[in-house]
Amino acid sequence: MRVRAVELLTLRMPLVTPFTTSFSTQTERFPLLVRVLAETDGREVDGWGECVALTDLVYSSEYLDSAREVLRRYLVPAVFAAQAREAVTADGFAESVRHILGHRMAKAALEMALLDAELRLAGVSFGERLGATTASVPSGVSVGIHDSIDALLGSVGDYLDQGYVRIKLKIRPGWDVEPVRAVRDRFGDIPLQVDANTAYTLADAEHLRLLDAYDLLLIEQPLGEDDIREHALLARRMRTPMCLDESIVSTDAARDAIERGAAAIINIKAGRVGGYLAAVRIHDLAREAGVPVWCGGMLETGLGRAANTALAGLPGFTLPGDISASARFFAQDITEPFVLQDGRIRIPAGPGLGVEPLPDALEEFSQHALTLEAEHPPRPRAARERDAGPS
Ligand code: SMG
Ligand code: MG
Repeated sequence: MRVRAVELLTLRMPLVTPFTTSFSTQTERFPLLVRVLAETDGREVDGWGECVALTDLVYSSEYLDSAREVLRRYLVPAVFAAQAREAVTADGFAESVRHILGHRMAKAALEMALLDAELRLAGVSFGERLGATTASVPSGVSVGIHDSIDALLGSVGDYLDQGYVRIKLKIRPGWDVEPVRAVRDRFGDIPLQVDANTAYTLADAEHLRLLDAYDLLLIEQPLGEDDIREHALLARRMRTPMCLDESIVSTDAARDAIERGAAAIINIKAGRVGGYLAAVRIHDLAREAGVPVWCGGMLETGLGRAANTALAGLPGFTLPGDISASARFFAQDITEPFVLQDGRIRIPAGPGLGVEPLPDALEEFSQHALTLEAEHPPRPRAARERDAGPS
């Protein structure tokens, strides 16, 4: 496959309701899309990727502008340079950008677009390529911090009515035990878990232990991104299974966390670990170690949502993921919307992601666009043959 051009499209999409976590309130999403114009044997396709970086430096050290700049200045040129030597493949991408340090979310977005292009050309779906063994995945929903317990109970009730099979409550100091107790009291024995997004320290261990009374599926990332050792210590002091999100940035980090007893469960986000291919490797190693995994979410549009459903279809994804219907976040998605059916979301079956951006929606939400063209298109075959001299 050859990449003729890459477009970096920044969208601006309103959220249906503000989404508050321990670190911020999001009221809109600025997805960065990567569109790869690829060709092979005279056939052309568009491959689509979505970068999960948030607009500000709150969840990770990558953010929207850094990802766009790294793609523009380093990653896309690296692909153009590499294809002067050999055909571009999604499998070879990570190696071809290994000399560019960090910036996994930016890398993941470009790799996703290359993978999509390659699979569309081959007529193979994301699910088949990644190894999904189901046609649909159970859908969990992440519920933000609310202004009051009553408002929270209203939201949770609505989500349960819609059929979501698992509720995740965002927590932070001052909004933890009380909302968990209220949700348990009102809704009983539902699958329930919490996510602190690094808001605590080991000094909070005694307080966090109070959550043990509520039979949670897991507690997600209570401590800092670098605190593998501290998570292991906290895990020993709590009955609630420890799940890591922010800390798991690579296969090495996952292995380390598992071996040190810091992660009984792992939230896998392809963007955070450098791409869907790395995400599959983490799934494999966790499965080998008997550690359940589930698919995290980053308020993706239908593009990222499609890829996430495919990933979550792998057999080690034994817990419901943060893969909700499009309508959880967006009144209008940029693809055909993902909908909840009996608490599940279908994995698209068509080639590549199996979904495409709707041109009208792209236009409506478009905020910024940049096109990068491959600099040295190969000469037509006839010219090359002439250059080679008479045979
Ligand atoms: O896409 O359903 C979703 C969001 C799930 O809570 C979610 N994501 O830490 O897991 C997490 C957060 C990160 C994004 S918060 C703005
Ligand atoms: Mg999380």
